[in-house]
Amino acid sequence: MRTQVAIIGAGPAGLLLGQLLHRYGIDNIILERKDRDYVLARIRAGVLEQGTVGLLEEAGVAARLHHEGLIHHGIELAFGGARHRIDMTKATGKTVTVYGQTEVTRDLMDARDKAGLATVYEAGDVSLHGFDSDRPRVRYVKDGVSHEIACDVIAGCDGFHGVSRQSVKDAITTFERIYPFGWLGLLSETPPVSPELIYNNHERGFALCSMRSNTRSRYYLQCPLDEHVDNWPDEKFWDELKRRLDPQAADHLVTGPSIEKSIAPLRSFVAEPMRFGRLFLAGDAAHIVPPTGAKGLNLAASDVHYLSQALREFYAEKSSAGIDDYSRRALGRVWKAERFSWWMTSMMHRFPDTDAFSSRIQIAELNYLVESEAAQMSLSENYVGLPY
Ligand code: RFL
Ligand code: PHB
Repeated sequence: MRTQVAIIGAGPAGLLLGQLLHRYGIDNIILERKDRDYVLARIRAGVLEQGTVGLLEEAGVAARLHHEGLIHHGIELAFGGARHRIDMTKATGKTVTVYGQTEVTRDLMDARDKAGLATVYEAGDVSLHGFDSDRPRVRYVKDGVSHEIACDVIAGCDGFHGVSRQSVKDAITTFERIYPFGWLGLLSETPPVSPELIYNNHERGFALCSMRSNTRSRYYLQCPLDEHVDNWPDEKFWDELKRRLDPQAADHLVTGPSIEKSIAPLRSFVAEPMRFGRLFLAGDAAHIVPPTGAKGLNLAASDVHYLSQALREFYAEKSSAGIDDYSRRALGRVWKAERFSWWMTSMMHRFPDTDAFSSRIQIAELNYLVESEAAQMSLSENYVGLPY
């Protein structure tokens, strides 16, 4: 088999890259370790930056997003028993869109099927070869049979636990911070407690009220790292959430059975560089942010923007300027999102060593935010997404 770009991973990064390249007339094959339903069942991100929406439009997959997505102009910060609204549109003129990662993935998969593009699901033992030459190859096993794809370029879009970064582990420098807590998430078919997201700083720990639609809610509770979902029957989750909300939100909270419940650890991670000859890393394969700033999926999308432009130039203009500059451009934006996510995480969570002094500093920071237009501008321009 032969293709121009072999893409490893059918998460949002791989699928979006595949669709944009197809639009530019660049042939590609996606290899995915799991089956399609498994990929679609992962409940993850919910907030899309305006730039991410623009890329989905460019990829021709934004019709349902525009119909069903919820446009948000602000977020709420709750602390000390009261809620304060940050008007992000007033500060920046921009909005974010609430539309689940699952839906983005489904739209991209449907478009890929419609365009008749090749995706190999349940591709086992994927391995990368010859990317230090101009004739890279990817091998994999499907139904017990070995295959090889010859290509010009390999795009490693296979997430944090993928094989692409592992293939260059001796050539990368990594930067990491592991936080001493996780998020316990619950999805339920109940109306959201408020029309906008509420980020709660509480002495019992952080809580987030989010949503997927006007009838489906997503809530998160900060929890210890060694916590197990089995220890959290729905009733216990709702009780703990109510204790962390301001009194008005606690009063309005509509509870119901969970559809999904899971725990995710929080981590900041960057691998440098993001390019090795003809291998390019994009999305979670190269970096992780804690979810507090809602940046993970959006960063995957901005990497794909830079990479798709670079590859377009490479093929259309026979120029390697874009691919040579990919890592530098992508990492510039990645580190700013790392900083923002780390800062939001530090401001909103209770750390094991949070003493009286650091609690007061957190509250002072939050008070400064809700009183200062300059501080709101800074939070807002990061939250809606820095320019590409
Ligand atoms: P993905 O989604 O992990 O996809 C990688 C794909 O590669 C496959 N794969 C392989 N395929 C072939 N061979 C191998 N050896 C392979 N190894 C792995 C995997 O099966 C998978 O299908 O990475 P991608 O595409 O880079 O996308 C990144 C996003 O998924 C991630 O950053 C976000 O979900 C993070 N995130 C959020 N991001 C936001 O922008 N806004 C949010 O509101 C937000 N909330 C969240 C989040 C992540 C969360 N969790 C669970 C980590 C909330 C949570 C709780
Ligand atoms: C979500 O809805 O899953 C979500 C929203 C905002 C975040 C993180 C996760 O900061």
